[in-house]
Amino acid sequence: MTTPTSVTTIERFILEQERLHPEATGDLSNLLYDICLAAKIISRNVRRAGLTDILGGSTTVNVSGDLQQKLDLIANETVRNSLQFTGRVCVLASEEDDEPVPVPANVPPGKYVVLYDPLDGSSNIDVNVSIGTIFAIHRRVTTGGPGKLADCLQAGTKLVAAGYILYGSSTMLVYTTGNGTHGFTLDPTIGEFLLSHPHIRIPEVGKYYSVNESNWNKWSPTTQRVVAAFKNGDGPLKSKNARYIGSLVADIHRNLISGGIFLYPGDTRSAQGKLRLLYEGAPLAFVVEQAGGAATDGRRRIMDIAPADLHQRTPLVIGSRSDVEFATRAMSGEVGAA
Ligand code: AFP
Repeated sequence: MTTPTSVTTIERFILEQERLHPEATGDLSNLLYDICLAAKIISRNVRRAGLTDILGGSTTVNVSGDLQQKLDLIANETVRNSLQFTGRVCVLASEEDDEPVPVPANVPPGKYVVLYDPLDGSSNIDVNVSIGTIFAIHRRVTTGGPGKLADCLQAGTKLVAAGYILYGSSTMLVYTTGNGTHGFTLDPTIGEFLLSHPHIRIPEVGKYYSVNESNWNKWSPTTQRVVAAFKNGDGPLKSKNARYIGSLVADIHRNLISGGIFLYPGDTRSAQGKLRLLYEGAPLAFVVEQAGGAATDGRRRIMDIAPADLHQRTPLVIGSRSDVEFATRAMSGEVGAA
């Protein structure tokens, strides 16, 4: 419990969680602190972005075809440099890098693998809208030497931990190790993440639907019927209010707290939609499922999808359980949505 003289720092919380696992070596706990450090550095840079010369697009384009902006590059390196020298990680894979990045040759490879999207929602940077970092932690599956691609290509069911950092009106870190989803708010006056949202539970039915409706004409008739059902109501399904920021972490966080469904379906431009399975879909699915929600690609549970490619995309239907089940039933053709 938080009182003026007793706060639960993320360090205390992680240590308390670690004690539930007597076999734990402390490596995962320390890796989570390393991520907290990266989060604080990125948060500081985001907060100063309008004051320092780090806004605006750089000239490079990342492997997924997005324009990389300066802050993306800084965030990418910040996460890498916070994690790669500690001996806890064997390989890192970032949404911004073409290939996995093994730890340097002079660092002993650790037993964990980290995949991350250093700064998601980059088109929002210049206009001062919330952005986020997403991370996913797996146990290494190969043996000997530096970590490899195979260590990165693991299904969500194998995740050891996952979470996100939201740089919003305050900076929040939300994560799960499979024992519920917990949220921490950065107190900038003491530089610590403090437990502010223990055991987050997403409402069973959401009040919001979040989708880029400008893609309507590119969707299949089924997707159109599903979105129309959320918009207009359908039998027992009540109509919902629309909220769409276009910054995945912010859209997911709002729906996690207030209840809602986020959809990024496939369309005529890309059958697999826009979002990446390993850096966005799987870690966010773990967080949302641990809060009582659900996540599918319209047919399959996101966590069950075995990745074939580091940067593979997936349609994403995620949020309040009842709403995701409704959309998934309709999209997989079991029932009509309207
Ligand atoms: P940007 O990084 O290009 O802003 O894309 C953000 C994002 O990957 C994700 O955060 C959003 O949910 C989604 O794309 C928004 O995509 P649309 O602009 O197509 O709606």
